Amino acid sequence: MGIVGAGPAGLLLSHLLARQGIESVVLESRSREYVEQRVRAGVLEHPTVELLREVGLGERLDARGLPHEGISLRFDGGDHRIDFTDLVGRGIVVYGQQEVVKDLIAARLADGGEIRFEVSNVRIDGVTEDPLIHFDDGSPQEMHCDVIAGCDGFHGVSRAVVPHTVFDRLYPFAWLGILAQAAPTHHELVYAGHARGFALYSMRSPEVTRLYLQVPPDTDADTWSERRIWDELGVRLAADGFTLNEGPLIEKGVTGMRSFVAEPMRHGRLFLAGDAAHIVPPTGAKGMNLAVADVRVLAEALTGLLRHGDETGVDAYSQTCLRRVWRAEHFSWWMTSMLHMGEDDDPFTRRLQLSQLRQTVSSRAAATTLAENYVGLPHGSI
Ligand code: FAS
Ligand code: PHB
Repeated sequence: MGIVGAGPAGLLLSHLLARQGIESVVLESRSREYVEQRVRAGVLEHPTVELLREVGLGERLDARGLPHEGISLRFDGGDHRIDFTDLVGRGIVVYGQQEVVKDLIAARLADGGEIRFEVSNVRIDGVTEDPLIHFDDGSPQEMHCDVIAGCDGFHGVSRAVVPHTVFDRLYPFAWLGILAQAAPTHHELVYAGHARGFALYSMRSPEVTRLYLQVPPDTDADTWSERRIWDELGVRLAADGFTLNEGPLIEKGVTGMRSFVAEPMRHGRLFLAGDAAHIVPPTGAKGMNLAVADVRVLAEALTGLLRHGDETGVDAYSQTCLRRVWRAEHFSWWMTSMLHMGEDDDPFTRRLQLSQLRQTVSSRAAATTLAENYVGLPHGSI
């Protein structure tokens, strides 16, 4: 079968199918170096970690990943820890998306999998009768497929082939993200809802800190000097006993914030997975984990179809995935709305936000709701 896109969705789908004896060709427009260096997500949900371990991808993850048992919400000048282990008995692992991609590419190539990097002019045809992918890899190619998976992200070509309805929301802010060669000073993530704007403290390793600042939606990262970034982070993340190590920036970029769902996620023998079908604001750390959840369902469905002629799974694919997608969309919207304050927000909104934050950290039931959504709902539970 044909898979368009070598991000977490496309690569993991290829890996899961190969374990069922189903071969695939992955077509990727970028170079291997580019996709392995692209800095994006950092949090693996519990179900994602369990799956990667189950399918032979746990070695580097367990050696380099950082297990976390909670996060802190910082507001009203104080810290409020959400203790995942106490509330729901499981946690998350911080492990960069690019490391997951490296592990997947290495596994696919070691298993003789086919990934064609730097292809161009990908076009999908015939998905309701004879699926065909046109592309160039130095010369024009045509690849007849029994099934095609569109795993080419938000800006890919596959979604346009599916007659679909869009449900979306744009937010009046973006995130300025930095990766700094600076040792983390705190062992868990801190989400700060400051009156000047949101800030997130995260990390990648004992030497590298990952940090984000809420900025206006049209922000040019070049207008933020390193000094200005560190000063603003220092204000928004300020708390008793908290210090922030500064260091040279490895990466700096601005990510827009949107909620987006395309329904349905299937047309004929074309199946969308991951960002090709949906986008969440990263406040809930759901993006990559949703992509993993989609392809876990798709791999099971395609195994039924291609090995046993059973269409039950593929017929249920879209609605099965969309239940989890909409749960993640709501959680990501809720975390974003609760934590992104701005100096020009109306006073009523800010009091609602503070009330929501205070209830979330003072009610065990409310904290448990945050915890179970953040660490990830078990596969098949929704
Ligand atoms: P991806 O976008 O990762 O992969 C799609 C692949 O398809 C890419 O390699 C692309 O080059 C390729 N492609 C596109 N068009 C193609 C074509 N026509 N032909 C062939 N190949 C094509 N999520 C979080 O949880 N936390 C975060 O902090 C976070 N930060 C992010 C920052 C940025 C800048 C972006 C864009 C996303 C971020 N995300 C974050 C979300 C991100 O992690 C996605 O959810 C995740 O990459 C989804 O994986 P895929 O669905 O595989 O899509
Ligand atoms: C990250 O470490 O990149 C990260 C962590 C949590 C989020 C978003 C991004 O919600």
